[in-house]
Amino acid sequence: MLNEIEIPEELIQKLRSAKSILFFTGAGISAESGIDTFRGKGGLWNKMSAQELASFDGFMKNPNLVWEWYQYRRKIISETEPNAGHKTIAEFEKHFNQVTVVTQNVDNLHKRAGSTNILELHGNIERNFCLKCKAFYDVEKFIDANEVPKCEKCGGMIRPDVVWFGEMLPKGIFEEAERIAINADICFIVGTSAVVYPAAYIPLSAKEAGATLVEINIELTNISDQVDFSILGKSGEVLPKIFSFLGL
Ligand code: BJW
Ligand code: ZN
Repeated sequence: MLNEIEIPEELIQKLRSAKSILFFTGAGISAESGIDTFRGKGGLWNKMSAQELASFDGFMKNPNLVWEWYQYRRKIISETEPNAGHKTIAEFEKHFNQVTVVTQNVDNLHKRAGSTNILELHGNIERNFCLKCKAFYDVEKFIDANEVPKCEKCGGMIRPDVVWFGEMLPKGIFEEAERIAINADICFIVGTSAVVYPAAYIPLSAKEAGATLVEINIELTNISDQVDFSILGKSGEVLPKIFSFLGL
């Protein structure tokens, strides 16, 4: 049949003996849940300015605009559900010793799907923090705020707990992800353009340490020529198919 997704038998064999599996994920895994990706067709950065909306300078220049954009995205995300891709990754955790999700996504859908071992490289849109005293606030606290709220403790400006361009990743998270990567037997690279650093070093570190790299994406990316298996298709279709071939 045309467009039939082919899963290499060699990959299934490797998976059967794998002890440590790493899923490195990006916006594409949530696309089938109805959340826009950043780049490529329909990507957010085609219609919005990354510099204005996803940088600290942009926030300081126009805090209410940036706040409004995040409140809008929060609403969309809260109305979505994890898809078959997220759910299959959570299922892997039940059958393999060590499964870690290293995600660039901020949408919390891996957790909602049931994964428990998750490293969030770019933060989580469901949290805010105070610029001044660093106090954290759950998204619910300021859910109805149309403008940047003030911290209850010190009056400082509240911002989303996500990593913007030019900002460091949350302390220790990248190092922990690197440690997982160099111990991984198999690293799946799912739904990411792999152009944003330092995140994109994670699968490269895994490869350097000997892991088998498996890319799942609807198109070829920056990293495609470095992977062992490139499976073209939607992650919500490819991942369940791989899992079913394992016959667990
Ligand atoms: C499907 C699918 C389906 C669709 N199934 N697939 C020059 C060279 C190198 C680096 C730099 C440089 N200039 C600046 C930098 C550094 C910069 C960077 O990497 N920039 C590059 C873009 C050039 N990085 C940073 O600034 C980082 N910090 C840093 O470096 O700190 C050190 C430092 C500090 C101070 C001074 C100097 C250095 C921070 C990066 C933060 C990224 N933040 C964002 C926003 C998060 C908050 C929010 O959501 O609003 O993170 S940007 C955005 O990109 C988001 C994502 O996590 C990230 C990655 O995107 P992702 O997930 O790959 O999505 P897409 O859209 O790119 O790809 C989707 C893919 O899915 C596509 O391939 C589709 O085909 C596929 N797909 N449907 C499977 N159904
Ligand atoms: Zn404060």
